[in-house]
Amino acid sequence: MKIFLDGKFVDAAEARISVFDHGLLYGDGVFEGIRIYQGNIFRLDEHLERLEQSAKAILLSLPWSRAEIAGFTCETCRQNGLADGYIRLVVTRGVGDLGLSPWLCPVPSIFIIASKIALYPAEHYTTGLAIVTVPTRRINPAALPPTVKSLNYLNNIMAKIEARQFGALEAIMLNDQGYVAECTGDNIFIVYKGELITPAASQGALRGITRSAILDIAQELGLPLRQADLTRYDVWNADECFLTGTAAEVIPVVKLDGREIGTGRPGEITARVLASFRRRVLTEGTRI
Ligand code: PXG
Repeated sequence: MKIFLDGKFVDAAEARISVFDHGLLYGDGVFEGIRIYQGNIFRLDEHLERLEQSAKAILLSLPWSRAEIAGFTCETCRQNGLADGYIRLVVTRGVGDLGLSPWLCPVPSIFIIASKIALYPAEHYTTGLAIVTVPTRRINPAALPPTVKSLNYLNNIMAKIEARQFGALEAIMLNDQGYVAECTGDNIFIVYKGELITPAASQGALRGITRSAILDIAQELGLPLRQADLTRYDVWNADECFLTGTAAEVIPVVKLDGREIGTGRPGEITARVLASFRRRVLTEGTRI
């Protein structure tokens, strides 16, 4: 495997960053997880726009243009002969000294891994996931906006560990007000009386690229859609539920906190959304 690292392609075993890199020392950096389907990178421009916005939010100025980063990304896929897979694009604050001060890190680092990812066992895409609500709350936007896709994922990792302690593969995280924010690596949608409902991005979630694709799909399919505060009760009593994310794609949820959702099987609207999503990923995208 060839890794793109600061302008060069290096073997995976040689792809190393410094122990003084603030990405490692403090989680000081930003990243994107991106999918490629049959040689088309799905919504690359949206991912790079979000990367720029995450970087701006943490006052990390990117020394590369969007077109340059897009070029690095496509070239990494070509170098690895990757037509279908998952791309991890990481920008760190770079090498500094043993203090928080990011202004002592003069040069950010960039690396890109073109590989594969399988978040959940394949059978759950047809049978659906049983998930739980965990005690760890999604971080308050006043502390660190969850819209920033930063290298500090401890908030989500804590929730993921709790999910596992409850025997679940994924967890709902509530925001500080107790409303549903999102899952540890996915956004959430419910279907209730024919309407698609998802928490507003301002409710403490990442603005998912897959989520925004689902908003487009709802329009295409003529499904009424609303962004609203959701409680656990709303999800327990929903007709259908599904999660969306670059790594997860679209996955049905059939149980939350021991309560069966709807019929306890993946729903019909979820299936229509998933079918449209599968079509789109093959037709939209940046050809490498
Ligand atoms: N919320 C969070 C907290 C995420 O990390 C999403 C929503 C979905 O966003 P996109 O843009 O991908 O539709 C994410 C992204 C993993 C993993 O290994 C998950 C993500 C990213 C990288 C790795 O579970 N999810």
